[in-house]
Amino acid sequence: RVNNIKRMLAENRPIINGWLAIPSSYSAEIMGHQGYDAVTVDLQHGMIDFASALTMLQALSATSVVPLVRVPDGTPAQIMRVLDAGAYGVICPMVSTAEQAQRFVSACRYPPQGIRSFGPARGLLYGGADYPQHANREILTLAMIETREGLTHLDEILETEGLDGVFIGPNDLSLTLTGAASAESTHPEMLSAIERVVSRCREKNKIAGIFCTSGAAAAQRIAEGFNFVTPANDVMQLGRASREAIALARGN
Ligand code: 3PY
Ligand code: MG
Repeated sequence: RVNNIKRMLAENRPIINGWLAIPSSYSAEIMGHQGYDAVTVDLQHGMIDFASALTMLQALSATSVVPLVRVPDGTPAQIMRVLDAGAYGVICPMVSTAEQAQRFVSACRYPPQGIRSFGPARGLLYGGADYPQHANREILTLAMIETREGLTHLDEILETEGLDGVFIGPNDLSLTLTGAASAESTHPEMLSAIERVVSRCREKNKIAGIFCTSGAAAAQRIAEGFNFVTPANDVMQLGRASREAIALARGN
């Protein structure tokens, strides 16, 4: 199976990526049917264990979205496990150095490109019988830039062989740069950091991704040059839709 996200990016089409923090195959299935290009199962800050992630990936693969996973950290065993479970891309948090980026990508690639151990399991069911032959090419790798050190080493990180791009964690990044976590911070240091990431990614033809808190904020990021945006997660969307419905029902 080809990775549609890679094809879309090659055609300069931005990716709209859903984000799952609720441990439910049913909500994964619902999100998979809404028109996203990709949906990410978040094992870092989502309330999701591996057993739930497996059923969520199964639910997503009943839809047309590309199933991605954000791993809790860059531990190779963890990365290999979600790939075996059928993730077609991995988002790795807190990548601060070129060595960490290299270790991350290497865990996603079979030899000779990397150190991924063989045992594709569900990856084979989702990716097809020829998965072992094309997995290295189709699996998407995004390193999260969300530390001051990651920003400092951005150029070396982007040079990592096989890395498809970066995904900004604006909460962590603004927390470290400005002392306050805010996904749409307008602090001058954040604005210049974000501008720098976008322009470097464009120069090097890499994916520039970012987490956003709404569809409007995601549209703004696309206008700024991002080509991979997440318009809030399931928890935020559920809460917001509820508050709006309640306010309307109360007539205020
Ligand atoms: C951040 O904003 O730090 C993130 O990791 C988004 O999920
Ligand atoms: Mg973060």
